[in-house]
Amino acid sequence: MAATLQNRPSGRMTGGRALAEMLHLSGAGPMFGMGGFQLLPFYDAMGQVGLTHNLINDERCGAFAADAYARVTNRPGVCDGTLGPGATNLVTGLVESLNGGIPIVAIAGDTNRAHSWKNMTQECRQAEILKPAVKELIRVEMTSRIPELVRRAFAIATSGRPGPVLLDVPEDVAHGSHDFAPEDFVVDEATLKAPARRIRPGRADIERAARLIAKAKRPLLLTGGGIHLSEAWDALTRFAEAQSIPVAHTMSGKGGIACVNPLNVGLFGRYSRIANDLIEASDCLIVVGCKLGEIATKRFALPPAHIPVIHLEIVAEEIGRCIPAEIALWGDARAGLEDLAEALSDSAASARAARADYVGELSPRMQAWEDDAAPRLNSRDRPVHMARLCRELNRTLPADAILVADGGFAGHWTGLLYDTKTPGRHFIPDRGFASIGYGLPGGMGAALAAPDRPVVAISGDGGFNMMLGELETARRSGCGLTVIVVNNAASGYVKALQHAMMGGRYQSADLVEMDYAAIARTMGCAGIRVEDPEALSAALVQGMAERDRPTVIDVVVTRDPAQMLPAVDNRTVEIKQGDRVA
Ligand SMILES: Cc1ncc(C[n+]2csc(CCOP(=O)(O)OP(=O)(O)O)c2C)c(N)n1
Ligand SMILES: [Mg+2]
Repeated sequence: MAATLQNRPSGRMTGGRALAEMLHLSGAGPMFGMGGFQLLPFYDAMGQVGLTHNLINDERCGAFAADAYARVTNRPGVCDGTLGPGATNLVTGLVESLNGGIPIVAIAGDTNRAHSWKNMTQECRQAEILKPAVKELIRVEMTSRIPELVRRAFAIATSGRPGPVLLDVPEDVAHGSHDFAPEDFVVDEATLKAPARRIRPGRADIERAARLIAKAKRPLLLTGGGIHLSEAWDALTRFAEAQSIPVAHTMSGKGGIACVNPLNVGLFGRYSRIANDLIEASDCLIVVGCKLGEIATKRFALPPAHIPVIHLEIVAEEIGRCIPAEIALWGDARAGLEDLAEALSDSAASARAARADYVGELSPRMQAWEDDAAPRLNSRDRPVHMARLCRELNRTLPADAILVADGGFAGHWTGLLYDTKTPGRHFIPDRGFASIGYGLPGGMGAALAAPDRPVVAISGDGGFNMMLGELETARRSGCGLTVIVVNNAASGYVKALQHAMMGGRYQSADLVEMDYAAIARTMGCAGIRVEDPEALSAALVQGMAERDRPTVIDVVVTRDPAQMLPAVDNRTVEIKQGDRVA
């Protein structure tokens, strides 16, 4: 074990202090939570050991902020809550990280075991409630075991498919003391960042996959969020370019190769530019770090069953779960792509020559898509067209910017239309659980993780309403976050579906018109209301220039439910056997 750290503490200290010391040794970044009696010794120690902690106004937001911090850094985000309601408020955020494979170390206080189960205030069966929300729940039963169990939490959070780990800490363990030796405080450096360890697919499987790819005329890479967790950007770009294989991506996989790379054919699944058509016409699909769930497959309508699938995935049992795999490659995305590139290196030049016509199709087809979309992308409509908003983001955000997208239309429109300029996780949608409300706290977590980069969050008005209190946190933390509120005065996705499926009978779909820029200004933040699309770019520039307080850009977008969806949502179409839906 790499015990690299100097100034390791020792002597008698509380469990809370030991917890803080271990998080400090583990390189924990800004943490997010809300205190209570049980974890007070931990709170007391944080500042003393040099940890940064942000009081949030809802523990769910702390979990979302920690999740976004982890997506930017691949280091475990840290959040905490007190027993009972603090712990249960973490659930939604932790499930986002669980489903997204995001490394998190969460801490929950729990009752003093001398009195547990005697109607203690705020007591509930929190371990049972939280257990299915995390990769592992570790109940800390002895003060002396805190360093060991924090090490264990980091190892689980960053190994294999990363995920959230909950340390459930009873009050008496946090307040109790123990004589620690310096040797107690060690960390395993490899486990402080995902991926902790890399496993390579079997050699024979790589060779079979290479043979299948070598004879494919129209191979296509389908990439998911695993590309980012594995930091496989260079390996993917090199492999795709060496073999002339286009890359389509899920919302979470955007940025595996830069969106502006000519081999990037954009989003596939529920919404697509040309990628779904390329899938239909492909003769070999190489799926990397993607679970092929509902949205990626248009509710399992894609890909056609006759196309052979090579599935490279870190969780063995995820392979073949939704779509049968002709060849299963169990392993790390980067390692697997490197091995495929190597296995095919001798034939790379001839593969590029053979696929010249195929790759030559891409740019005219993308251009044709863009020409068709141009009236929407360049729309001067007032209220603002969502496509125009996305185009202004493409024009104005610099290459190192991070766009955090909320669960409603904000995520789907930008997932389809936002283009990242360099490889990397520059687009962070909360597709693990797709809760609305991630945008503002997620933006805050990303901004604190990357204080020198412009961070823009985009949220629906419904999602923003849910989190309005966190604007106070964002202001207090002094982060220069820009939040775009997509103001359609509606629970828009629901309203659009009611338009498409319920004959326009709208139930509980409208919100009252609000001026979110004025609200932001009242809360001491900058606020800009945009009704004219020509004003979008300047507003974004102004927001990104604010370095130590948040800016809310309230964009008045279409209120017409017939115009809200980025394209036909195939759930609104009745599918009969043999149908091919849009
Ligand atoms: C916590 C949560 N509740 C409900 C939903 C279902 N849902 C998906 S989109 C949507 C509309 C959200 O409204 P808003 O945030 O204003 O975004 P819009 O679709 O209007 O852009 C809802 C309610 C959800 N995703 N998350
Ligand atoms: Mg809305």
